[in-house]
Amino acid sequence: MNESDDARTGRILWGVGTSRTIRPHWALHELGLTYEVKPILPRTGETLTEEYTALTARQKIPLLQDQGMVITESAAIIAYLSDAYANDQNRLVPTDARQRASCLEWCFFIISELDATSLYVMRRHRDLSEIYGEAPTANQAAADYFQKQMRTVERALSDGRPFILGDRFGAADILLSSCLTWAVRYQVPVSDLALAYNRTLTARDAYQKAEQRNTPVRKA
Ligand SMILES: N[C@@H](CCC(=O)N[C@@H](CS)C(=O)NCC(=O)O)C(=O)O
Repeated sequence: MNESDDARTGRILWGVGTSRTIRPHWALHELGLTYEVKPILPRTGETLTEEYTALTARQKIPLLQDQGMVITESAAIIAYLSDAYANDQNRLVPTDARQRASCLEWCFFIISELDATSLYVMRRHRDLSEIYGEAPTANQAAADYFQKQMRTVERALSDGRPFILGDRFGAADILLSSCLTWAVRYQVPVSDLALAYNRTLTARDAYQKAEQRNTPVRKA
């Protein structure tokens, strides 16, 4: 598959280089879908252009354009792709109401407790401290909070299951893996059990391919 083949799919993913952008790249590869990448990065002005703002007034990545539809929010993009394109072998969000509820429970927990209220707080007051201010107490509290919230993850994984919901890979694994990789990068202590789980996930062929496409393009 070359780039012009990708462009013919009518599917464009905007955004590379972050823990949020890897998620839809990974889902697209798990589902075997082709797509064009617009390799824009945050904090470069590339999310603020007129063209991009016309797509999303939120001015955030990732964003998926698919057959005329525009959707933002990494977890919502994964759920949409699964609902629209998965088969019984590669479904990322179950269709059965109870299994779907368990999957979404983990997804919302990961997005709100591990991402937004822990890791993103640290991003604001570390990497983006010139905008949001230095806040060492908030950073330490966010790291402690992350570790506390991880207890339920560790409890679930302690029975030896390969994936967070049991024996089937899915959306919650993509989200959780991206947060674990992010936590390791920020030197937040992560248990051996969670690290081993994340190693299995990131060894997946779809992750490896997604990682390549999520890598920022070097400017000459
Ligand atoms: N909850 C959103 C978060 C998206 C988000 O905050 N993206 C950041 C990059 S990881 C961004 O686009 N920032 C734009 C900017 O600050 O220029 C998601 O999961 O998709």
